[in-house]
Amino acid sequence: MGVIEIADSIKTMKVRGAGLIARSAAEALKQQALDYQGDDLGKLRKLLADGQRTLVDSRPTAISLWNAVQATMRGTSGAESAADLRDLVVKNADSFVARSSRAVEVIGRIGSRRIRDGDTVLTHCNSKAALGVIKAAHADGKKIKVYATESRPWRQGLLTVRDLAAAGVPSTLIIDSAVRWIMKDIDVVVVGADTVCSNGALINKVGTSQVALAAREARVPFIVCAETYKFSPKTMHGELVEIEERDASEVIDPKLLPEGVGVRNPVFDATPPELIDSIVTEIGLISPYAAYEVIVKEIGPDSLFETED
Ligand code: RUB
Repeated sequence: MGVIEIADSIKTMKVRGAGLIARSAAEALKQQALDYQGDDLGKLRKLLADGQRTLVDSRPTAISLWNAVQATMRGTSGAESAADLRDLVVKNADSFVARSSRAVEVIGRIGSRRIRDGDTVLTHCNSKAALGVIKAAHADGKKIKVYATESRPWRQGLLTVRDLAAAGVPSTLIIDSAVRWIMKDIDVVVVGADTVCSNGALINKVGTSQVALAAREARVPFIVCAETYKFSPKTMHGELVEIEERDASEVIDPKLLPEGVGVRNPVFDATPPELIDSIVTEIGLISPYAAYEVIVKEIGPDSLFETED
């Protein structure tokens, strides 16, 4: 698929989840480079610049999308011909996609060690990284049970229980507002990430911060699974993460509402670092307070000067 189709699929949530969004963006830029068969370097640069903008604008919250685009374009300013540029974009995109898929596997292995035999796990929304951890614990032979939140309004919880059922992991679906009630039965909470800020705050599916509050109240560990490209260099510049608000019709048919009643549909929220026990990344399990160092070491100090657009 090309840039326009991928951007549209991201916008309409046919492609969703921060990791998949990132991999799809890298693939879209690769396809755009391959589709241009000419030898005009300037023209290919312009096509790719437009493509990057279209992709980055498709969903505003997950930094994985921006980091994927940056990784795919890394070093391309030095390309001396359209062929060089094309080769570099293809190489960068392939290596980003491979690294991203490997990261999910490694996170699964590391995170699964934090789940004990007999544990009951709670997860929110639908995160490939979090499910990787849960499925790895199950594959290790641990007898675990999972509660999955419905995650209104899109009900990504259904995807989660389907995935768990296919893997043979016993799971139970609950409505979002049952989280505090069920917490007495939970041993560990495992969630994914759209963005990890330089101060260690987590941006993830709306409701995550309520889950974290309920977990803290019940002294249940709250573990975040995040590939390092979900850490945000932009937040080091003091930028706030934009929380996407989607159309009210995703929440309720507007025809059902009395005149003058509003509806808001924020789809992510921020969980402060003090509610997070640890973040599982592909470079190891870290404290949320180590987020700054992860950004400098893994995404690179250069990115700090490339965040102007
Ligand atoms: C998905 C969501 C997921 C993260 C991480 O929100 O909040 O927890 O994106 O997912 P949406 P993954 O459905 O609105 O995209 O671990 O798969 O990257």
